[in-house]
Amino acid sequence: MVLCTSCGKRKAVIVVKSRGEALCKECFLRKFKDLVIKALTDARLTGGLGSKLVAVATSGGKDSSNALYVLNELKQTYGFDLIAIMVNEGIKGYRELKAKALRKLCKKLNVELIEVNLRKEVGVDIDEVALLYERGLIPFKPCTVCGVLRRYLVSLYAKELGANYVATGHNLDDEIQTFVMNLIRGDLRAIAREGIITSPGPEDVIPRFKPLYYITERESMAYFILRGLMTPHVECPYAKLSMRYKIRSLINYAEYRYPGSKYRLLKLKEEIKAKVEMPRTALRKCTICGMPSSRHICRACEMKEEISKALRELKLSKF
Ligand code: Q46
Ligand code: ZN
Repeated sequence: MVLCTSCGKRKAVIVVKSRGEALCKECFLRKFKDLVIKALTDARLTGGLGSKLVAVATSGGKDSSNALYVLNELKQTYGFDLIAIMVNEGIKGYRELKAKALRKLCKKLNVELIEVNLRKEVGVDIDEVALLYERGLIPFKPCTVCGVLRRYLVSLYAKELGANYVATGHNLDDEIQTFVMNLIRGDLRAIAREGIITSPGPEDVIPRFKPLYYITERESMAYFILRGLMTPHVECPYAKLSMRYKIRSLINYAEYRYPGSKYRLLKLKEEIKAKVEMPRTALRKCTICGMPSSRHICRACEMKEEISKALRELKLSKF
């Protein structure tokens, strides 16, 4: 039996090789919460959350459910209010199952859940986007559209609800996958932009932060199980098409062969970020939807336009 390296009393349930730790359930749950507090502290949020409204972008998956759970535990200490937002992207065999689990969790935590329907909002769902991509009618993969439109709708609704912050379920693995993807793309600006919290912008831009920034995928999974949280084991059918999916396997292999790779990559990303000074892009308002954007027309509106054009072509081709 391996004893917990923190309390030295109880049986360890998780071994974190890269940190040289073996923790029992109690110490692991406490450590998890401490890592979230560290993320809040590093984001300089701990002093400024009082009476603020935090909207958690939730999907019903383990990471955003964990983020919701821990923030719900911390809300009394820091004095903030919570609300959850879920975008239903319309992915058959996946979304309904995840949504059901999320509704249950929100009920249990007594957190209000706002459900936003992608089709109702933009006239298309991700199943249809996948069809357009498969037929070569749009250049974007389902995940690209899903990511941009979900982010857009969460910001829009968070603004309407009067939220001061948006919290997302991105964990340490997501962060370094994004870093490696940006390295491959040679996008230094994007590397400098990514972090625990978005850089301060104009007043109408709601800052987004990542409470699970210091928590690995494996730790997030362990927390989810140890807390007794539930989600159906279904994966989005489009995940495999994305660049992230391949990068994830690559990084997991590196971690397996060379333990600690993930933490080293995160450290490297932080070092690059600290050294790179990028001029801030001035934000204006999208001329179509009025949301803050660095361009004349925001990415979401640009995508919506291309998708509507492709849908018209698809309908015409049926006659
Ligand atoms: S839901 Fe959407 Fe994910 Fe599915 S289409 Fe891709 S981004 S994988 S988290
Ligand atoms: Zn727009």
